[in-house]
Amino acid sequence: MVPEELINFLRKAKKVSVLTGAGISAESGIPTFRGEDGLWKKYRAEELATPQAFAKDPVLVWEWYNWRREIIGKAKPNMGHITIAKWEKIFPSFWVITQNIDGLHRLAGSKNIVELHGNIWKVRCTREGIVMENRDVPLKEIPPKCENCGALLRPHVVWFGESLSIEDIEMAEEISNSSDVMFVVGTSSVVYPAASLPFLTKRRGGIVVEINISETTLTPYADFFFKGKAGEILPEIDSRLNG
Ligand code: BJW
Repeated sequence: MVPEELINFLRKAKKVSVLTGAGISAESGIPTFRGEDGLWKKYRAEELATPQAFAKDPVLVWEWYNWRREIIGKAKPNMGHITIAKWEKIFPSFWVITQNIDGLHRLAGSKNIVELHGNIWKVRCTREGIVMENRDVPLKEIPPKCENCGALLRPHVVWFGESLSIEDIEMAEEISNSSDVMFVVGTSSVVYPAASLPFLTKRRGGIVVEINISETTLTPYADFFFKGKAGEILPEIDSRLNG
């Protein structure tokens, strides 16, 4: 059931944004991090998603990313991604801020995207800092080496304790600071600075709409909370909006 009040907000909204997390890609078959079947139930974050872990055992970290590249490489955007891509054409200003590294928003057709935590299809030279696209599945060698200088390559993603790109975080803050409506979809809202973005929208008087299969730390602050799957709720809102 989509409240009429939300549809009225959306009809008036000029600037709309969506902050997404792993939950939006769950229906595409990509595991989330936290929760019952989450990656952190089987793997320790500190052993895989920190610069210290990579320095200690790059082979282990690259094997984990190689495995995830195999899953993500087969995944297709679902109705959640597709509805969000459609909204880019409906609202005067529309942006996706994603914590996901899977690239499914782009594959669904979204163009205005900020990838806060990087992209699994990009690698970075640990010596020169050069970023390159690499779509090999499986990887030709583990760990992969830079073709220019022979140094170790690393995934172009943001690990715990690392700073996000300054351009990306500034862009995300600008979008959040000017959104009339921000949808927060499929994120546990525990990882910062992403988790602080909906509060920028609220502070400027915008409304926050959360879609998640479970309540999160954000839920008490959300103006609307839809409990359910992103791939079902987003098309439902869309059909009310355009119905
Ligand atoms: C569905 C669904 C369906 C399922 N439909 N919903 C302030 C306070 C405290 C700590 C910090 C702070 N500021 C910074 C920190 C430290 C740290 C942090 O936040 N720690 C917290 C965990 C406490 N942050 C950082 O280190 C960040 N860097 C930084 O801030 O630099 C400056 C600095 C450094 C050090 C100290 C202080 C400042 C970097 C964070 C990088 C996160 N990296 C990862 C890995 C990326 C690469 C990769 O993917 O391999 O990013 S960790 C992982 O968590 C990944 C995700 O993007 C991120 C968020 O997870 P997400 O997307 O929310 O997934 P889940 O699994 O948690 O949730 C899924 C949700 O979907 C659930 O709620 C489900 O219910 C739901 N769901 N199916 C709808 N069908």
